[in-house]
Amino acid sequence: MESLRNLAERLHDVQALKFGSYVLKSGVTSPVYFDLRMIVSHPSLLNQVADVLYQRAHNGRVSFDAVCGVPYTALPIATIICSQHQLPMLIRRKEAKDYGTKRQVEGTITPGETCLIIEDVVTSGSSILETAEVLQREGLRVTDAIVLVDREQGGKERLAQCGIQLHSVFTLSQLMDILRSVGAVGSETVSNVEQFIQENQVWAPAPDPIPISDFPQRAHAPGVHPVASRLFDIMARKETNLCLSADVTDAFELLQLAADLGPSICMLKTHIDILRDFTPKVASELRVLAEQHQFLLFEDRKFADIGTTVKHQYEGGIYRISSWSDVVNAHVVPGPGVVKGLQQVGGPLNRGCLLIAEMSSEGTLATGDYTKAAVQMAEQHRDFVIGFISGRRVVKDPAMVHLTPGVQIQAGGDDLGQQYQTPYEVIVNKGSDIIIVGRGILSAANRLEAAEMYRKAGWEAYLTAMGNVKVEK
Ligand code: S5P
Repeated sequence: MESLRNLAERLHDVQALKFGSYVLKSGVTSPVYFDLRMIVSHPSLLNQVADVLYQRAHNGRVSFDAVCGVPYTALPIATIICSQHQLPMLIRRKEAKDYGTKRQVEGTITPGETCLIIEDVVTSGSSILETAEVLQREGLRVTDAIVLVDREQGGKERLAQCGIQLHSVFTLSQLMDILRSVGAVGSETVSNVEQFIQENQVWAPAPDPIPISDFPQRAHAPGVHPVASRLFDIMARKETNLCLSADVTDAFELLQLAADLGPSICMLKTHIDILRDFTPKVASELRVLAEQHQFLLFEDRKFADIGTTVKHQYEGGIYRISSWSDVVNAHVVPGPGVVKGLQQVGGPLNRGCLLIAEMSSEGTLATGDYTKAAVQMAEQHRDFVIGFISGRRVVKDPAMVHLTPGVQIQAGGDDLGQQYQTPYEVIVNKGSDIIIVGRGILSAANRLEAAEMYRKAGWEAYLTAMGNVKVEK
């Protein structure tokens, strides 16, 4: 206890934890902020942190074969632990790009062995989960994680649901008690932090697990649209819930992608207007490839105008989208007229439409009541709307398809506000059906290998989701 008190005081002294008003990445204002990166400038403190983390594992009787620190803060800590106790270490790469050419985990991997994860601070548990997923994909077992501070916002429960036991040196409340007892903080700060913890539970176990049935059953769900039925059937037969976002600007490259990656996907999403050399022949060749490899074509046109205008945009112009695309999507901002207009063109051709209920981009306005309005609009047009573009499952109805964009093997984003979630997060935790992946595949050195990797990650997540929740008969 004495050594923990001393550690808490030292962390406070070097400002590795600060009190005040801090806007977190999520936009939430927190009365406490941790910056443990800077302890690398204080070698004896760094050693002390490594020591208590190791002791925590030891006292918790955790058994493991190797240690991996969540990058970057926990990397030097894990290094010290491994060096002092002669333990093999693994390093997880954080960079998402070019993963095709780089290994995700450095070090000697022995499948079946158990790897202990080390982390500095846990809020939602996402970083630990991401690291665990990468290790698990390499065949390693992850059963425990050791953390210096558990912010008590739900991360521990979420990790437990995923089979990982979290052991913390301090909970945030314990840390506050210690700091109050040594006079480092006043009672007002302590109660502000308490209130913050109570009001900011980032993840609570769903009281009622989302019931989902498997894809073969959903192909025959009551009221399922023929296009959705065909899609579920393809997904089940090809064991894929991967939609390739084929965002390339060259027609030959697009057709090459469709030919090469066709067997791995259930759907190919186009932005046909970014092609610099579109001709009607491109559309007809895409159709041939879609039949040959059994995937649906989805033109991501995001219609957003009054009914009469979208009718022309869907049917006419140089792209004649309705003539070749099985599925299109629409924003709900114009009101139901946009769906009615599209339906007049697509209905007789037996096409389907997805409504954009949520977006993956930072600061999106498609949230809350807007999302609810999209759901309502879908329910009123079930003979044309087959589902949603959304970050998660928004309706329980098994006939409705949920497609989630903004997916990469590692969470993160780009410099224009795109936000990525992992396949596991999207399918298992958010209950979606299909992952839409663009640059995760397109920027890989070997696109086919990357597509297969995403197909497997998506499909395994689906199987996990099926195992986790009640199956509707
Ligand atoms: O909210 C959205 C909706 C869509 S359809 N966020 C998205 O990113 N998209 C599309 O998905 C986007 O237009 C792009 O074609 C793809 C994501 O590409 P990536 O390279 O970021 O995977």
